[in-house]
Amino acid sequence: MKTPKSFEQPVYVTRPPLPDRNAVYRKIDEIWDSQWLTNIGYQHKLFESKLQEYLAVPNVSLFCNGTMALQMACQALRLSGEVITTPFTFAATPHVLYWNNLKPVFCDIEPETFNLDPQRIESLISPQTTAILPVHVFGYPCNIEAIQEIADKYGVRVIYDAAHCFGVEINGNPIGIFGDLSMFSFHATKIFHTFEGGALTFKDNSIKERLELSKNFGFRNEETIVVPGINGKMNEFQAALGTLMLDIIEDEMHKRKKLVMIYRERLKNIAGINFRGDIPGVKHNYYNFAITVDATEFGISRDELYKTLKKYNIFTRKYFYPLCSQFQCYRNYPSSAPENLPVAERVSKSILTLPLYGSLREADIHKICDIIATYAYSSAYNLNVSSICYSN
Ligand code: T4K
Repeated sequence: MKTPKSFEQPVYVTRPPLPDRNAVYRKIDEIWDSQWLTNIGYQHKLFESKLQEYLAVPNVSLFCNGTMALQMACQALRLSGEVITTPFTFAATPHVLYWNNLKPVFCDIEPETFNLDPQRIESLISPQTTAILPVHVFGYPCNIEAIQEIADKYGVRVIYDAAHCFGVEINGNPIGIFGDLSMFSFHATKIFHTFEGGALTFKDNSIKERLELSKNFGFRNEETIVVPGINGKMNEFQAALGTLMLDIIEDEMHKRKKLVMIYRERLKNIAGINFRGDIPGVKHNYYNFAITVDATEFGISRDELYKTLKKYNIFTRKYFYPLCSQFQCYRNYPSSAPENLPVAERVSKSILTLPLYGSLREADIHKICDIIATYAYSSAYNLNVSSICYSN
């Protein structure tokens, strides 16, 4: 096989979709004219109501970022003690627990979805457990029914980290209606973003007032401060951007879906490269495209593939490696012992997220796959990897 050349420009793991520049300028004009920049102004109210409609949820509360939203979710439910969560997630998930004086208890994941394994949750429940914090990893929904059954049996709350899950549906039900609350991240790296930002969705109307107070220093009015709140507000620019992003999100998901189909087709016959397909009944958002690399079958390890692709100017990411349970601040917890988390340990050591975003060209995906295929081929013939790498 002819060895592909390096990309001239770096190809990143993701790039943010952006609304039409002139539409953004018009929004900026509106904000400038109003001189209202933050503190739950017109743009905030507009975005919140449009988002509620798009996500088809009874309640939405906006925040300055997803981490703050998750912090506030824990506060709103008055959690204490221990919270069962996954080690296969971004650092924010357990860190939020730590900042709420809660102890993360790490539970292993399912090999198929990379999500919290319901069969492993029950044995971790203790008298101190007050909640379960599962993550819908890479936009693939958790086993919601099984998790809710356990939560109901033990009287604990469920907060979903739905940071990756914007627009996902299960059998026509929006992902944001499950559990007590769900958190969405609108960080620049997410399929739907407001530069930075986040939201909570929930069914219980009484939570809304608590959240509104908590994110605005606890102010009920100018002279009445009812809770020790914090500053978690989304500003007017973020909100205006959110409104514009709603116009392009479906198109972005559609573009990513087409690219994912090419990846799947091109990689399906490469031994040692595995990936997840669609789940029947789920409307996926195609947030990212993650593969696992079986070094024995493929020929080179995940780490070697990561380094090799970098030489071609392709910047993949090892989401999520290392596991959160291996962070210095958590690794001494009993639940962090690698023997308790065999699936998460294995997945974390073999996972690699390949570039995916709407503005990536189909030809780019083919080229990335050509490069990966070269290495499967080269390993079979025992060629020298570094000599192939530089042969452009
Ligand atoms: N829960 C979960 C499960 C999460 O994944 C996250 C965030 C959270 C909670 C917390 O939500 P937020 O508080 O962030 O709203 C990124 C993001 O910073 C983080 O938001 C995200 N998860 C995580 C998965 O990824 P990094 O350190 O990998 O990002 P960075 O800066 O290396 O960016 C990755 C690539 O994206 C770059 O190589 C190029 C591209 N990029 C990035 C930025 C920031 C752009 O093209 N433009 C940009 O502006 O953490």
